[in-house]
Amino acid sequence: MNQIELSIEQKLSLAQNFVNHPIQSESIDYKIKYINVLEWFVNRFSPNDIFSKQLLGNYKVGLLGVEAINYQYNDNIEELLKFTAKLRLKKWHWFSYRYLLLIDILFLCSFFDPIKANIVVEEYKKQLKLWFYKNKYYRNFSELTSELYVEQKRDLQFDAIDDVILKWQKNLEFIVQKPKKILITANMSAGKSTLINALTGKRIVKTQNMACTSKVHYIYSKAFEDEFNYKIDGEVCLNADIKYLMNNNESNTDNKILASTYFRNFIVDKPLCLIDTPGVNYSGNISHQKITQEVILEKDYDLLIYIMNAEYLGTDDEHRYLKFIADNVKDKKIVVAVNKLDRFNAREDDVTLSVNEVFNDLKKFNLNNYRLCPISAYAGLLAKEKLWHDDIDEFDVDELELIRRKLKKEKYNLSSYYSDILLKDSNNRDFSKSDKKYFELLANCGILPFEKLITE
Ligand SMILES: Nc1nc2c(ncn2[C@@H]2O[C@H](COP(=O)(O)OP(=O)(O)OP(=O)(O)O)[C@@H](O)[C@H]2O)c(=O)[nH]1
Ligand SMILES: [Mg+2]
Repeated sequence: MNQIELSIEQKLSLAQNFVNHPIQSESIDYKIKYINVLEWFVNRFSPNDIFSKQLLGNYKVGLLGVEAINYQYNDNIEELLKFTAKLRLKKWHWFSYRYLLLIDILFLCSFFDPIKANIVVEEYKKQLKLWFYKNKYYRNFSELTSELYVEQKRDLQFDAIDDVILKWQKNLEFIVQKPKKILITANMSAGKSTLINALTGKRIVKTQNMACTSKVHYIYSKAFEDEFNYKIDGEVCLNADIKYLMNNNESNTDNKILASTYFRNFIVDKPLCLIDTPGVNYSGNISHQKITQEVILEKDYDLLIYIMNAEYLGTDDEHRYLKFIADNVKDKKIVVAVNKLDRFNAREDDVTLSVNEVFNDLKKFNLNNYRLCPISAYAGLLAKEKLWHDDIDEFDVDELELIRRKLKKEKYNLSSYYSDILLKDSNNRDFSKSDKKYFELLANCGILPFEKLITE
């Protein structure tokens, strides 16, 4: 490994590890001192690195929870290490967190930088003052560092680090791959942002029934679930709550917003970047069209998803925009998603007929290399929220049951459009009865096969 500095994209993909962190079961006092040590090293080795500082901030939230308000910094490193890295008798054997502590320090100060890591390890050894066991422990630290940075398997077992090493490797594996970039575009309110939420399985971007996305949002997937959303909107925030995610920073003059979260999915985890764009036909603000057309023409994406709102098919705005895409995006794969099909009403609408009409209509435009995909993004989002046991409000619960029953019917079942996409048999999954019904919905609304199709 010779790259030293992580790119912003890579930093956004890094997940942290608190749920199963070995010191979760320790006292608050122990945890505070442990974080004090991390802070001492961050101050010393990454004092100007906003990412390291914010990742450190997440240790306070992730390990201390509500007690984070009682956190105080203490810089007596000798005393702190004596306490946090000492040997103690636990369940009848001698045990120490000194290796775990080193991994956390390296994660914060030099995750991708082996040269800096060596300097950090030297300082750690110096501060530990293990003069009486010098050679033995020094060898152990080198072995551990080689495992992290040169991926050399170690012979010895060290306390409390197996899961942490797995997570380190998962992060590494994830960030060395280039994310597949998928741009999503449409006229206003077609469901671009809802589709992004369905693919991430979370409400990560704002949706509403009037023009609402006004900047380009790049949503990166994280290596594993850590319950932290990152957002860069003029400033870096690595613990973005729903309010912070839904609102733009007015003082940021750039048109780009970056964010990341773990994408809930049933396909193998792959690094992805979903690009949400403003609707192009919003007459209230012409800049929306300009901003979107610019990113489309920049061509910095691997796949383009064009969304049609099934409630308003064949409009002049649609034809105008399809022509723009057909004329300007000849060299990229395109997926045309017909969205909101759950809104169809059996007495007046016919899904098969409408999809066929769209198919025929598209022949007028010289669209290369495209596939037509009927979906209900809203149903996909609700199905995932249910499967991951999120609380959803009463309105959504009512809608969910109606849509679920509707999409089960043959006439509406959108999974029939994806018979060529091989999905693992849901019977093999260990779902409860209720989860099974929402997994079925995820398939019936098209999102499950759609996700497979666009990520492959
Ligand atoms: N019933 C139903 N509603 C949907 C679906 N997809 C989106 N919606 C609703 O349509 C409205 C617009 O959705 P958005 O995702 O905000 O649309 P958008 O394309 O991002 O809109 P702009 O960013 O303003 O261009 C919201 O009220 C969504 O809840 C769907 O599949 N079914
Ligand atoms: Mg939007």
